Amino acid sequence: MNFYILTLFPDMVRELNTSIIGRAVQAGHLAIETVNIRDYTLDKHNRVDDYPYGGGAGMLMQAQPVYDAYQAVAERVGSRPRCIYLTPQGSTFTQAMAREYARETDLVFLCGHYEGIDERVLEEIVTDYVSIGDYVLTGGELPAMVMVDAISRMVPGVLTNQESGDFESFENGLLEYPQYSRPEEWMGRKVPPVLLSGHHKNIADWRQQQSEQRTKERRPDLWQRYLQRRQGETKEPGSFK
Ligand code: 6GU
Repeated sequence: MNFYILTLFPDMVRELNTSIIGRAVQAGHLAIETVNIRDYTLDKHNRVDDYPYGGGAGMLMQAQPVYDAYQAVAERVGSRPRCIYLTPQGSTFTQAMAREYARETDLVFLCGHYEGIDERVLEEIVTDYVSIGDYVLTGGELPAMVMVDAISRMVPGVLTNQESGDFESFENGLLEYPQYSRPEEWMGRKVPPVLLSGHHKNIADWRQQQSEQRTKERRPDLWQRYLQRRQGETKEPGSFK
């Protein structure tokens, strides 16, 4: 899978090639490329922004350099790939969206800055408007990195079997159970005895119960959805998804 990140600040995005994502890039499962929008300006002073018509605060990114940066990617891949504009006005990113985007071969992220981007180029190239939550950031680079990370781990081959099994939150609709490693006692706190029992059925039951309790307490919204889903399953077997 190929990610193209269109940005005025490529240095903000360069540290992605580490850890699990870095390993997947090395193995050839992923390629992450930043495209500097400024490289496509036709302005003799390299400007990429200008004042908004009608007045108001701040500057806007102009249409031409953004469009030409996207066109350069489109020409290189020989198609017009899906283009995600990172904006607090978008749909909130979810695990289900990460799974869906992971099926694409090429994905473009358009990172805005200043007060935004000339609407006309958005109409021309953007296919998806996505936010990562209800708070305001200074630009789309961090949201793009969040999305690249979440999408990448859904691409076949990126996670080992062990790793896929390790991250179950949101996949089964419950939060992960608590985990413990050596020593058996630390600062007077003991590892729950059931985990030392070697009784696999009891351990699985305890983990399930902990997952449920934790979800109920920390994410009542997820818990309600989990209950509804479980109810739907008993009424119409196999209807979930
Ligand atoms: Cl995608 N962009 C910006 N600028 N702020 C955000 C966001 C995106 N998602 C949440 N806040």
